[in-house]
Amino acid sequence: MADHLNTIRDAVIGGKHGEIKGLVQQALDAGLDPGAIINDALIAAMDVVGKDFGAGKIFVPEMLVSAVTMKAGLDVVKPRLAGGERQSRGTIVMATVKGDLHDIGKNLVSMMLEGAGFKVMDLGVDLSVEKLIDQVKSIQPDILGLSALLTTTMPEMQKVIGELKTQGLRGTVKVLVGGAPVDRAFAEKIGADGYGANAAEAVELARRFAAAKA
Ligand code: B12
Repeated sequence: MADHLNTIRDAVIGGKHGEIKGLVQQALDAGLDPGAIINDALIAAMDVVGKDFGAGKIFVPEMLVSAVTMKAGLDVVKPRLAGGERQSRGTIVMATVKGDLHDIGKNLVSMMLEGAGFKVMDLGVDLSVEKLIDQVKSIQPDILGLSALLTTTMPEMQKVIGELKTQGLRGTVKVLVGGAPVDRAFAEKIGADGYGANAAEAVELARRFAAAKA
C-alpha cells in the first residue's frame, strides 16, 4: 500500500505526466482509499514541489509539469470519491483581472491550491469588476485570488476591493493578489489581505487564512 503511494508521490515530484494516470488507476484497483491517494500521495507530492520551488531548487517549468501531473492524477481519483470524502480546506475563486489575458501564472497557482486541498473555481481571464462581484455573491468563496501581469491592469484589483467594500462584502472574503508587476507594497496600498510572489507563497497564505478561520 505504501509502495503505491510512494510511487505516485515520486511520479508527481518527477513530473511523470505520461505515467501518472496508470499509476493512480493501479492503486485504485489494488483497493487503496481514494482519499489516501489524494492526501498522502498527490497533495504530499505538491507540498514537496512547493517547498523545493520556494527554496530555489526547482523552477517554473518543473513546477508546471508537476502541477499538470498532479492534476491528471486527481482527475482519475475524483470520480471515485464519495461526496465529502475529500475534505476541502475552503473555496477559492481565481481570476485574471479585466483587460489582462495572461493566465499561465494564475493556472499554476490554481493547480497548486487545488493540490493543497482547496476547492478552486477558476473564472479565467479578463474578468470585469462586475462579473467578479457577481461571482463572489453567488459562490461565496473564502478567498478571492486576483492575478495581473500588466501594469495597466493592476488598478483593476483596487477597483474590485473598492466594490467589495461598497457592496458590504469586504468582510466575507480574503483577497489575495499576485502577478509579476504586483508586490507587497502595492497589495498593502490597495488593502488586499495578502500578496504571493509565487504559487508556493499563495498556498502558504491560503493555508494561513484557512487555519485562522477554523
Ligand atoms: C507569456 C506572455 C504573454 C502571453 C500570455 C499567454 C498566456 N496564456 O498567459 C501573450 C503572448 C498572450 C502575451 C500578451 C501580451 N503581453 Co505578455 N508576457 C508574457 C511573458 C513572456 C510571460 C508571463 C508568464 O506566463 N510568466 C510565467 C508565470 C508562471 O509567471 P507569472 O505569471 O508571473 O505568475 C507567477 C507569479 O506572478 C504568481 N502569481 C501570478 N498570479 C497570481 C495570483 C495570485 C493570487 C497569487 C498569490 C500569485 C500569483 O505566481 C505565479 C507562479 O509562480 C511576460 C514576461 C515575463 N517574464 O513575465 C510578458 C509580459 C507580462 N507581457 C507584456 C505585454 C506588454 C504584453 C502585451 C501588451 C503585448 C502586446 N503588445 O500585445 C500583450 C497583452 C495581452 C493582454 N491583454 O493581456 C509585458 C508587460 C509589461 C508591463 N509592465 O505591463 C511583459 C512583462 C513582457 C515585457 N517585458 O514587456 N504575453
